[in-house]
Amino acid sequence: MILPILEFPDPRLRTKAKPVGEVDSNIRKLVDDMLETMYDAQGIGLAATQVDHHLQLIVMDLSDDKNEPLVFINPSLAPLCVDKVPYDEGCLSVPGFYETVERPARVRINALDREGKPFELQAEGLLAVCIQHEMDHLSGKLFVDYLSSLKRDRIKKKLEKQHKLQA
Ligand code: QAP
Ligand code: CO
Repeated sequence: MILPILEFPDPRLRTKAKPVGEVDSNIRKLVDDMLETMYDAQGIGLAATQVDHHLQLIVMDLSDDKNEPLVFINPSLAPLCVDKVPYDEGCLSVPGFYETVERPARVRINALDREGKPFELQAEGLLAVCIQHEMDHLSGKLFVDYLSSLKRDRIKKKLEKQHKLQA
């Protein structure tokens, strides 16, 4: 089932996600719906916050053939270096806008998989950028928060105008 994606500046995107209690069939259904929603929208990552479910749950797929789904439940993250790298980021909740954001180049992630089994991963490159971007969503943060208020306000006004035209 494809879920509606919240768009900036929807205040629900500012909600802090709660940890998943048990990885049961309801959670697995949400994971599957999020993957379907992400693939349908041509995204590489989606956090539960973006589909108005306020649980610590992220899906991603960075593969060319879109056949390598990644699931992160209750993820925690530690930077592995102080150097930051710039990357041109976008977001399914900020459609049509891409801006450069700097983040730690290497991170370690601990999370549960789709079966509720713990795993650890060290990431760099796009994987590191994407997981940090998605984990920000779980704490109510968006990539536009790293931009100047001038840039953020311009994006906000353009999206609000589009939302009015759509309504
Ligand atoms: C986060 O973003 C990300 O504006 C995932 O019109 C993006 O999947 C992390 C998308 C880039 C690191 C680098 C955006 C699709 C998808 C749009 C996405 C759009 C259509 C964004
Ligand atoms: Co995003």
